[in-house]
Amino acid sequence: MNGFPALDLDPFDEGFLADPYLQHPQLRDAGPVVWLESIGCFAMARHAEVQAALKDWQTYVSGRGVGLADFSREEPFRPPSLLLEVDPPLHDRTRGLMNKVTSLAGLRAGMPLWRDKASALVARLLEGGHIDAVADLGEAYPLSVFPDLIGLRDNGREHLIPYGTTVFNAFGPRNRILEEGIAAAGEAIAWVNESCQRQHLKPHGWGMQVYEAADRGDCTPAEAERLVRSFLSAGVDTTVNGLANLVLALAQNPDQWVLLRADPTLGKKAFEESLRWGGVIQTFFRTTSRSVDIAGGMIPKGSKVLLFLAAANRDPRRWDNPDAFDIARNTSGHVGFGFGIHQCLGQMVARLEAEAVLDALVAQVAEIRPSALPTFRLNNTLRALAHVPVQLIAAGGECGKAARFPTRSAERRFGLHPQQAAQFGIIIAVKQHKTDPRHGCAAVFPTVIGAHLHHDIARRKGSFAFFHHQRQFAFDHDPEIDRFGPVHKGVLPVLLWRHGIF
Ligand code: 8QM
Repeated sequence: MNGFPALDLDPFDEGFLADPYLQHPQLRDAGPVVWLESIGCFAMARHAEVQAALKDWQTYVSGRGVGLADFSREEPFRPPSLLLEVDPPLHDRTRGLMNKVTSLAGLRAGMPLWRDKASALVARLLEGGHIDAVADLGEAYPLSVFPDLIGLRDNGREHLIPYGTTVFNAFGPRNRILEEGIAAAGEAIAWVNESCQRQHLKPHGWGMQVYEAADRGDCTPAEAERLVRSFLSAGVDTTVNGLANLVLALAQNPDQWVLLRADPTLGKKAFEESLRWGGVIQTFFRTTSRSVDIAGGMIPKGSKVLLFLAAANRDPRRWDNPDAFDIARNTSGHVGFGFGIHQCLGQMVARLEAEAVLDALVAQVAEIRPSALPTFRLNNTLRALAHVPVQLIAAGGECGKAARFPTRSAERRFGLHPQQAAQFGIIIAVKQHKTDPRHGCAAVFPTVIGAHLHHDIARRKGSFAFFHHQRQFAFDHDPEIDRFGPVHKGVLPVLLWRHGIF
């Protein structure tokens, strides 16, 4: 009909959504562009075409909605987002403003607190050991940091998750999944809309900063309200599933967990790879602003095109062994955060949340054992996890002496009351190798992680303090350290070893 292969699969059918990865090969292999009769849309599922379409915002526009509904003909589910569902020049004005509000410097300043919260959460989870990585980590962690970042009012924050679920369902058709979601989320939608108003936002948060931009004339107050809504729409469900998916990936691939614990600097790559592998956001639509000659056919002007981001991220034309979760691979070019001018505004929030959680896990957890199969929630856009039951096995095995608790130093170095530090159980992370490379024997052999920590220790030639899973160690500067030159990862294990701590 239009020169493209036609497929009769329905990408919003409950069978399809239950395991989209089963159908991706068929979508990719049919051709660079396919026609989906079921929804009357064109679709792309190969990496090259998906990435090119995301990049070409002039041809594949967002202003008519990035869901199935065409805003030029249908009433949007909610007033359109001023970031996601608009095109330049309006997009560039709002995005520029939001880029400033979400600056990396501000985020970095908050990292010590985010790290402490992640350490405390993981320590608490280790008390029982058996957890649901969705509720107990995926939801608990973002809810403990993100609403405060925005400066959201305290009461009702639990509404954020059902609200997000509905937003993502609304990019699909008005199927049973969406209708039931809307019915369940009525109160959540009202709460979120109200929470975006200036009088409900706390000072200093990102929400209030958007209104302050409005005060400077960068946008209108009404636009500010809508922009704050974007934080709440895009910032919660995505990171909830992103973190749960990360834990799932590591639980299902224990070799990758061992690799990560042997070299915690791989944490950043591990998170990117989890996004490529897990596909939190499966799909988005664009609409063609002109007729497009492509792949031997023609997409008429004004057509909806469904982009399978998650299928592109596992396209064997682009990735070696694409279904493998491989934290050492080069993930650059993955479209898990999108690509081009609309690429995720909050990606550094997601990365820093993941970094804090991963570092806490690496420091305190020896093993993440799946205790039952994961289950998913059907969602029209998200690969949404329902439950990820795992058992966390504490890193332990320390067998040396426990020294005096370094009270003052804990306060000074970490801004913590010692009592608090003791509760956290671990501040400085140590990890274990299976074997001691020096002695060639099986032994617990810790390495200190965290660049800030190396720096701290290198500067302070005083006592060293270690807080390891509810035990604290301290010892004085060892002249032996000088033999190694600048302190690096290999030095502290030797020190700890020499002091009989491990
Ligand atoms: C998805 O409301 C918004 O601006 C918005 C909602 C959802 C997203 C992005 C923006 C991509 C995470």
